[in-house]
Amino acid sequence: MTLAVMMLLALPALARADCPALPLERTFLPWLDTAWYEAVPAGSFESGAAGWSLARGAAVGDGNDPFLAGSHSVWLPAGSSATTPPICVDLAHPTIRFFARGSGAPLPVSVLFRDALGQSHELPVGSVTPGSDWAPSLPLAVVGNLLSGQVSFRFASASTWQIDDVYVDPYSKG
Ligand SMILES: [Ca+2]
Repeated sequence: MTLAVMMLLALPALARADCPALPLERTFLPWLDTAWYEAVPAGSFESGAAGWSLARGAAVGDGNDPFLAGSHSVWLPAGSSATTPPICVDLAHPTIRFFARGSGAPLPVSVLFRDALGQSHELPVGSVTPGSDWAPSLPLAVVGNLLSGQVSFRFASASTWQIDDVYVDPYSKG
């Protein structure tokens, strides 16, 4: 057995060690989505964006989606990006869902992870259609199995967007 294969087999167990269970809720049940979601750390942006990477003008600002409580969201000017803290997910088909509004170009979402050899990867997950009113995104599923139990998601905006209340369905229990 090669070292690479041994590392690959060992990885899920290692990744799980840092993954405490977090509360799950049916956040998007009003939209007939019965999946159980977990809040992304600081993903409501009510006390800043601890652990997030906000780049090239992305910033927490006033305004909240009208569906959940709060008064702050992240503003994404054209060319900016926001990346979540590392999130523990199931290796099969984790899903991300959030609220957004924006104009111009669709808002693409990608997943960032490391493979068993420590190489970084970024793959497209999906995108949100522009709209001037706050709306839930579709559930955006990671296609293809991940090689890591810890991932980050990145929103990279080519036009003006706002995002708020970011959730993941880490176990595909829906
Ligand atoms: Ca908020």
